[in-house]
Amino acid sequence: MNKMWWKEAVVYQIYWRSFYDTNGDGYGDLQGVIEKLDYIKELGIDVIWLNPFYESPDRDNGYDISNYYEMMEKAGDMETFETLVKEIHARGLKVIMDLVVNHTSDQHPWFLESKSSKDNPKRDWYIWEDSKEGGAPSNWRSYFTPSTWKYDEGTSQYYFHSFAVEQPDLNWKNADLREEIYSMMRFWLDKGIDGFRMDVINLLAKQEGFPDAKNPTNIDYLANNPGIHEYLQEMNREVLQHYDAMTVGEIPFVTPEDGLLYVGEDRNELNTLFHFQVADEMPTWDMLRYKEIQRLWYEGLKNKGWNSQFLNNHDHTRQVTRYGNDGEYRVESAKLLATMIHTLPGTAYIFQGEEIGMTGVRLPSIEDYDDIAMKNKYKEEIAKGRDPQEVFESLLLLSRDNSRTPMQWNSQEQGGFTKGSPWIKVNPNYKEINVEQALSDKDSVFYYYKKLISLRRTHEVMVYGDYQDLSEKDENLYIYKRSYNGVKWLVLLNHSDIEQVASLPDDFQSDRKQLIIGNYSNKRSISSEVSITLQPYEARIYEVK
Ligand code: TEU
Ligand code: CA
Repeated sequence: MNKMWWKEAVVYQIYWRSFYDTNGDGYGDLQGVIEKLDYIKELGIDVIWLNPFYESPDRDNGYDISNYYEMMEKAGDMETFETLVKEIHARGLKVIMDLVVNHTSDQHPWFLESKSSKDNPKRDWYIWEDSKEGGAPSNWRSYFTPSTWKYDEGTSQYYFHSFAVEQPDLNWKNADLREEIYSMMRFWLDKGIDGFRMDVINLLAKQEGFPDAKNPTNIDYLANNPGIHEYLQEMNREVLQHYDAMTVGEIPFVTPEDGLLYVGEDRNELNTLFHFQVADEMPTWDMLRYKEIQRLWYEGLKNKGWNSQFLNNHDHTRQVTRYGNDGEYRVESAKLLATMIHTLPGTAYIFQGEEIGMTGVRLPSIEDYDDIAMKNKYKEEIAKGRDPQEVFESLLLLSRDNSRTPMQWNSQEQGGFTKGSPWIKVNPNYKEINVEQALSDKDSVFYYYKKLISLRRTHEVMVYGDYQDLSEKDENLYIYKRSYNGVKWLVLLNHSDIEQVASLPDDFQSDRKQLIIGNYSNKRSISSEVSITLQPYEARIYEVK
């Protein structure tokens, strides 16, 4: 595979509104990111991904943009942004921004114009349809509401929205709109950013004629429609190929075969992608399914395209809570999941707070939550006559606010996140789990991440190595090899809360094997020549040359 900086990178995602508040308004801000850059640098990452900070009414936390060229006041001003980029680069790091171009806010001037009359020049920048048989144009569901269609009294037509009613979808068939988006992308790249994380980028093209779905609850009709690859190739030709930019597409509802169409190196579309097979198919840990997903993606992209590895982000519950053990084995399982993500093939992602083992949250009542996806679903279910408490509890595990609670910096009030009152409650466990604590403990999750990341600098096998699963049928153990230019790694993971015996493959039975990293400091487990007993949530990496 061609070597590329973005393949070797570890990306740190900053959900800035929950990162660090410098002016006491309860929201994190870009100045807060600047002030914490030395902390991030200390961790050793390469690239920072910033969630959207464009001007926005903030109904979906910045994913409803009303001006692509201005900053959200809460985040800071353009000067602060420019300083941030400069400070990031001064530390040898890169920065990618969220690009949200499937939809805008319903307050964007383009939409206000589009909505104003049927013959407005911007009418065609959004998707307008007549009613069908007295109702909506199709039976489709959106991500956040029961219908993708919203009736507009003023012009007696429906507009299309894949997400909230306040997020009308843009019409990518319109060439003027596309040109406007491309110049906006150039504007930010010319400011020196190093690429984009592209929000639901495989949703841009819509199905011709909006045919009713047989099963409207399976919303995959929103994605991967004819025309999408022409748009992305055009975007690449017009914009991306002129910069050394990293692009990672957020691509839900995709198999490895379709995924390759987006990231194939001969396709001239995107560098890499987030697929959601794990997030969508595994509400809780499922070892056999996880290994199968890894195998299929590895085989599907091998030598042709590049994957991304992550288990959580601002939309998905913190990994130690969802896929590890956030009680007795919080530290061990956080380190085990890190070992896995950083040694599987693909670019590795860390979501802020993951590096100190932050956990998901259970706030007392629906009033304490902010997530529009959760709140809309709550209203929808209550309207059906369901019991409010039962609905509330059913939404807790996957509420997006699990990952959105403030970063826990220290044991002071509000976890040191703000001097004011935070926009969302701090997880009550901040007194035990916080950055200050992590930095003062040499066995902390933080220092384990730091070591894993630094290994990536010196061990190409971690990035470019072939991958071979030796444990396909084991429900607790995940054991795999990576090999590259004569260097072989064996990764041993015990994803369970009891001891497990792992057998060693022939080439790792000799005592020439060297322990590269492990998450237990007391190696009380008995090792024989042919097997190793792994303690609960134990992870080890061995090397032979
Ligand atoms: O998320 C889209 C979204 O809902 C999916 O990524 C979802 O996580 C995936 O399909 C797996 O279920 C993006 C943003 O990340 C999110 O915060 C926004 O609300 C949304 O787009 C709308 O812009
Ligand atoms: Ca602030």
